[in-house]
Amino acid sequence: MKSKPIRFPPQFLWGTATSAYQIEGSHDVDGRKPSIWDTFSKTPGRVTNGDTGDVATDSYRRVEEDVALLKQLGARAYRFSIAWPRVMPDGRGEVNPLGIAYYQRLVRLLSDAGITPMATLYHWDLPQALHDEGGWMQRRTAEDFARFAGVMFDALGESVPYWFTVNEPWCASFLSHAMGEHAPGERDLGRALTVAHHLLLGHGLAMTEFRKRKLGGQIGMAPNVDWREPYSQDRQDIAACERGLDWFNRWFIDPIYHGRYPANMFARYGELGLKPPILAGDMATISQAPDMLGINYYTGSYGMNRADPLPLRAQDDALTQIEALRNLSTANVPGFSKTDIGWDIFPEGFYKVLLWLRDEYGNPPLFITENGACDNALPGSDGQVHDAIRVEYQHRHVIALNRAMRSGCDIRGFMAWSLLDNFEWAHGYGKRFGLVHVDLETQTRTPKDSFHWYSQLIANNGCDA
Ligand code: JJW
Repeated sequence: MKSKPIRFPPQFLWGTATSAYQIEGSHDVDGRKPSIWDTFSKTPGRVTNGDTGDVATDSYRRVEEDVALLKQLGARAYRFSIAWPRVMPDGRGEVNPLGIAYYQRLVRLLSDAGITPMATLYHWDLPQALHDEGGWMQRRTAEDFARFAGVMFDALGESVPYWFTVNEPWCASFLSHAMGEHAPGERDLGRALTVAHHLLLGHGLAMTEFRKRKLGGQIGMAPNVDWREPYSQDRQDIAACERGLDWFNRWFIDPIYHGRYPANMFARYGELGLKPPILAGDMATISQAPDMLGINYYTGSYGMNRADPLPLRAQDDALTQIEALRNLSTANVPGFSKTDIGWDIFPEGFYKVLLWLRDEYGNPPLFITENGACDNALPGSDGQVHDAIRVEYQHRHVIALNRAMRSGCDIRGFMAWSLLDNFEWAHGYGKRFGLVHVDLETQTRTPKDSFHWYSQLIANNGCDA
């Protein structure tokens, strides 16, 4: 039997994604002031090896070289993020023209190369000045964010057709304020809930700014989702998966598409005496219809089960509370391998979560805004980088994507994370996600096997199964 080749629609937007703090460097150049990630990365013990984004992949200065790489790849789109602390170094008030000029230049270079720009407005780099006044704990920060968004819509609204408000709000709230792993490194579940609500509100207020200007482009949020597969069809195993989906996926997507938080998880937080600070009108602001949804997918869990509910206790620490809220554990299901960051490779979860999004939210237009693998392969004696884990990961996820599209999912583009090896947050530079290897001493860029594989995929608009 001959297997069918995998084919995509002619207009499908293949591209790559990056974010400002992870690649730009030049942290104190041209008027940029610190963000919470500058502070966090310089706090001993927070980031592996004490790595920071001070230099990163020097992309602030190497913007031509990076766009040339995209062109060599044949990318049709590029998703980058705009550093709020470059554009409004104090978070509000004064606008820094040099910060804006950098993104105008990037967008012009992309357009000249025939590459569609996609801009993310909040990829975790909150200006430190705003954090010093309470940061995302303050409702006012959502309003400041919308003003920053408005400045960018005025500067780039005519030349950037796709906008994403907030990247991975789960990471910017729970991972950052309850689990303590990302900036600002707090461990308080109540604070994480407040931050999550203000991030959603910031998304909604930025939507309002966008609509006001009657721009031609499209806007939406870019949450990260995962998939949880029950160990068995036992009722308790299925319930465990649903709790996980409520906690991780629905908490951010239900408010946008249904105008409310998921009821069961809302009640579980209530049992801990916690609830988000919802004011009149907030849910309407948050749920104004977006044009599309960005989806970041990396991994999932394939053996969720938990027969015995864990107690929810207000006096427990945040991590214990989170375990109780999700109330799930993973049974040992053999046959899955991991990437070099230890995340399970689960392409079937990608397929399933895309179908779940189709059914749960009325088949919204989607862009895959991130998907990729950590593969720490380095240049070999032949000068090439044989990143076999990444090639196989990409291939399997592209097939899953194609199956989802054949199943009716409205998916319009795919951004591989990432163009370059870069600053992988708490892991520093030790975890490499790039299609292009970066030598951090010399900043030499070397396309990896996965780059050549992806280039072929784009050129053929498909691949073999
Ligand atoms: C979850 C850790 C227990 C970035 C997570 C940790 C403990 C339940 C990659 N996406 O660098 C998710 N990334 O900047 C945005 N996405 O939990 C871009 N999600 O979990 C990439 C990390 C992540 C995570 C990391």
